[in-house]
Amino acid sequence: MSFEAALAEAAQATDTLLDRLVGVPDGLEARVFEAMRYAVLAPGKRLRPFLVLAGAQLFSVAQRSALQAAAAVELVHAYSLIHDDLPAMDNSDLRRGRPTCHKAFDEATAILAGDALLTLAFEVLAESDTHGDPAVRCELVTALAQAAGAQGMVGGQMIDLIAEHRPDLDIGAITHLQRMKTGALIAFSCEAGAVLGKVPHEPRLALRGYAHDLGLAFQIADDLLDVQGSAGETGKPVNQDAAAGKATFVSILGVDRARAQAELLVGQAIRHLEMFGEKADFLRLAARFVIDRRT
Ligand code: GRG
Repeated sequence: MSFEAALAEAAQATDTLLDRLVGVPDGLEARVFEAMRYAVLAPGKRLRPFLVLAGAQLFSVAQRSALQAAAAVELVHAYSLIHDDLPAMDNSDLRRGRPTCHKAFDEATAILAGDALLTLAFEVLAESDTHGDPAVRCELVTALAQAAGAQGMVGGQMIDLIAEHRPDLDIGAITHLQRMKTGALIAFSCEAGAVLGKVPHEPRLALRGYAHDLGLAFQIADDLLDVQGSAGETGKPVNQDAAAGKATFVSILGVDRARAQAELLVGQAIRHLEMFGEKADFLRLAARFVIDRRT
C-alpha cells in the first residue's frame, strides 16, 4: 500500500470513530456539538492519528485500542486549532479551507467547542475500549495531559504569543517553543502505540528520538509553507508570521538553510527507526511526507 493510501485509510478509520464519539443530542446544547463536529471532522491531514496507528502496528496493538488513542489526539489537535484561530490569539478567518469555527458559529460557541473537544479526549482514553489494563489507560491520560498542558502545547503557545513581540529570539528559543507547541503532541502520537503495547524502554526511546526530529522538521515545513505556500493549498492564511514580525526558523535561517535543516532532521528521524526494520516503513515515509507536503 502507498503512503498516501495508508494515510487516507487512517483518516477514514479515525473519522468514523470521531463521527460516533461526537453525536449531536436533542436539546439546546446541540449547538456546541455541531461546532465540535464542524471543527474535528473538517478535512485535515490526520497526521497525528496516522502516527498513532503506524506506531501501534510496530507492536501489533489491536486496531480498536489504537483508534481510541488516535481519536483522542485528533480531538486535542482540533481544540488547539479552534482556540489558536480566535481573535485573542491568531485571529484567523480560514482553517482547513473553511471559515474558522468562531466565524461559522460565534466566539463563545467556539471556545466551548474547544473546551468540550479537549475534555472528550480524556474521556475517550479512559474508556475500557482503549485498553483492558486501567494502568495503561492512566498512563495515556497522563501522557496526553502533559503533552497538551502548560508543560507542552499550552506552554508553547504562551511562549509563541510572547515571541510576537520578541523578534530577537534565537534559534535555541524557537526550537524550545516549537518542541512544546507542536512537538509534544506529535511525540505523544508516536509513543502512544508503545504505551498500549507495554513495550520496554529501548523501543520507546527510539520512537521518542524519531518524534523529536519529526516534530521539528514538521514545524520548519510549516514555517516554509507560511512564506512559500498559498492559502488555496494550505487552507489557512499565509505570510502570517512575517506580517506579525515573528522570529521563526525561516526568519532566522533563511529559506535555503531552513529547508536543509528540515532534510537533516528527516534523515535523523529515520535513523532512529533502525531497530524496527521494515515494520517502520510507513513511519519512514511519514518523515518525508512532513517536509514534502503542500498543506
Ligand atoms: C490554543 C492551546 C492552544 C494551542 C495552539 C498547535 C497550536 C497551539 C496552534 C496551531 C497553529 C499552528 C498553525 C501551528 C503550526 C503547526 C500546526 C499545529 C499546524 C497545523 O497542523 P496540521 O498541519 O493541520 O497537522 P491539519 O489541518 O492537517 O490537521
